[in-house]
Amino acid sequence: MKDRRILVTGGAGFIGSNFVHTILESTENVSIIVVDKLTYAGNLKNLDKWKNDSRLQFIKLDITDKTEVFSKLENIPVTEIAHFAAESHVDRSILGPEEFVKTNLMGSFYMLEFARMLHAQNKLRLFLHVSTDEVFGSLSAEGAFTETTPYAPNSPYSASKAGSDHLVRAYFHTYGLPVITTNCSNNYGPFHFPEKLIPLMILNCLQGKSLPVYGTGENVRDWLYVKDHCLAIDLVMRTGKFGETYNIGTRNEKNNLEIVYKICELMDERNPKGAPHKKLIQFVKDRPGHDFRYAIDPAKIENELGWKPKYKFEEAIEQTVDWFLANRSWWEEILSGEYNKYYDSQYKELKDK
Ligand code: NAD
Ligand code: TDX
Repeated sequence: MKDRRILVTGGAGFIGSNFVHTILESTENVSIIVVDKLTYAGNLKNLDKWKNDSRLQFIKLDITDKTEVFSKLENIPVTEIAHFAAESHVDRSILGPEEFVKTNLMGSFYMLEFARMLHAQNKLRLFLHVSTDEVFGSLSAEGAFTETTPYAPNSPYSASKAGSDHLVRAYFHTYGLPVITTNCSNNYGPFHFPEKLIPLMILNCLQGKSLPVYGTGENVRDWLYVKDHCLAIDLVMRTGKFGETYNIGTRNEKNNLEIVYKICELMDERNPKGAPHKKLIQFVKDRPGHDFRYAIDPAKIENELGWKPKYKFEEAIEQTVDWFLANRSWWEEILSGEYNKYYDSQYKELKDK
């Protein structure tokens, strides 16, 4: 593929920034335009490595502002859009769903409208929409989500993502927009925002704070290393079929307690002063409407596009813990800012018994 110019929405967030790293590390002839509002979850430090690289451009932009989207992007040549920008935290969607509807639904709608304009001018090759397995709802002990599993979102977050997936689908059928949607499972890895389970547990271990486990800790998630996820998205963008959806996962189901125990074990080796970290575990009030189990069947992307993950959970979780230990200033700055105020006020309610 020649002269790729990829517009990455949400490129300063966790997965979006990892995607930028993946592409710039592997592709010489590419330009990346990151657009991001820099909400509490967006952080330009995530892209520090490339700040002097002429292949990367940053535009501060709110995708929920249609005028801003069209005016700021009007003269920027773009051949592909990778749409990551979203409000992403389920707990926040329970406390305040409005931002989720605005960003995930209306923001995606404006990006689709912008893409439709580019497509009409024969400029756009692909609109890649990054979505989640949570749109399929909750599983009991058996089975896994496939691309044909009916949608049954349960939280305001997943409902807003489901709405955006449907809009993307409609733009393919109605306007012939070249779209692909990916639905992946829970990511973990470098630059993961500290409110999510894995980084929260690592950082609370390091600070000797309690480790809040919702309910009984038996809820199951299917953990996907973010670098594998980004390699899969890259593959889908280059070889996927327009109008299709692809599930991305690595058959790596763990219940939450298993994850917390694993982190405690790794922290015991690295921070013996705090051992045993397991003593910090506290069972707290369950998340309202807490989905019991997610599991992805990745057979389609494996069989049709030849995808294989590169990383094993055991090594990737160690690398993740070590990344947080080696990047103290990154998370200390987050913990001392706006996020901390939020966590201490409303968010704490959810975690109290
Ligand atoms: P994140 O919260 O870390 O990052 C989101 C980014 O979007 C931030 O940089 C934020 O500033 C930006 N953003 C938010 N609102 C915006 C707006 N109005 N205009 C412009 N930018 C805005 O999220 P993430 O974990 O990196 O998730 C990325 C995408 O992947 C999301 O669409 C999410 O639904 C999806 N996803 C995430 C996971 C996961 O485990 N994290 C799993 C499945 C799917
Ligand atoms: O303090 C906690 N204690 C706890 O027990 C937190 C933050 C979470 N949990 C539980 C809830 C979930 O069962 O851990 C599990 C994982 O929780 P999160 O990290 O909040 O992720 P989840 O709700 O599963 O959603 C994530 O994966 C799918 C992302 O945040 C979504 O953006 C993505 O779509």
